[in-house]
Amino acid sequence: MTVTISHTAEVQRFFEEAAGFGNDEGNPRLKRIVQRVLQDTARLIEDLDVSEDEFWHAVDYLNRLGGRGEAGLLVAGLGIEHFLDLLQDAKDQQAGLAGGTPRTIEGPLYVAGAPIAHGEVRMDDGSEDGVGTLMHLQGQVFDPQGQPLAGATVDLWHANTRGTYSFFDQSQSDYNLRRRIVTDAEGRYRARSIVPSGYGCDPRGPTQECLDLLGRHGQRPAHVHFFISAPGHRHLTTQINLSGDKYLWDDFAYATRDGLVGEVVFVEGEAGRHAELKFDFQLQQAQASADEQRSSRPRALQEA
Ligand code: MBD
Ligand code: FE
Repeated sequence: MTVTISHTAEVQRFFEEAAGFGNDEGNPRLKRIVQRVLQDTARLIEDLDVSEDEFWHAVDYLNRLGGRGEAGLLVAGLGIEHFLDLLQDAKDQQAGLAGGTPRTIEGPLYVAGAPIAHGEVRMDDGSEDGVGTLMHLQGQVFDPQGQPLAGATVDLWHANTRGTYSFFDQSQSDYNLRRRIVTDAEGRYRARSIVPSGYGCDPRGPTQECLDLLGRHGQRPAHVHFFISAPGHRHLTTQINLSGDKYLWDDFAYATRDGLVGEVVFVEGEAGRHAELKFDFQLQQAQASADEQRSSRPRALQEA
């Protein structure tokens, strides 16, 4: 015999009270969302017959997840961040907005305020000389008509040979493998860097703990992240995921998409082996000035 009470007017009124519906203070939008979370949680507890042990383990899990700063990692790993891309794609299609380089998730490891260069820059600090493979990464940014966009900002970041990111990996120098490059008169950007390795979740962290219970790995293919922006154009958040990686189409964060695979070419030169990666981007027109900016998602070292 199953007992359910979450649908009753009494319980619904109780959660409306808990969500602040009975007062005129606070934030109405947040109240609406909290009321829904409470009501849906109650329903889930009933429908799946969640035990008290299961419930309190989940509460403890959230404490540990936040304590380790992994909430953004978990939402990527559970595919919610990718879902937001799918939803935006569907809204764009509905609105008749099409064309340009596909978007894909930002992930939790951006740091604002990277050094700015014009045309070209070296991204690595030399600490992995002799360990990493030299990589020449370059391409052009185009407008919707296929004309090169001069003065676009290419804000890019990637992992080192161990798959870790500066700032979050405190053993790396500040802004290692993070730069902003302003495109030249031909819309071109050029970076000298090192071939990144794929990221793996901390095997002892709460995200991997959840993934283990789902029977899943926590690995990403090697990739390079991009924010691309230019006046009058729609901000683009995307990534290049590198060809030949074992996890290219088995990404725990579901970021690899058609049109976002970068073909890495390894070249044997006189100075040894290096990699070449060419990737062009095309932006959409901005419909409103807010479209030119990235989301206001809280990020490390957020600029004022
Ligand atoms: C990453 O490097 C990343 O890009 C994502 C999406 C999640 C975790 C680590
Ligand atoms: Fe990443």
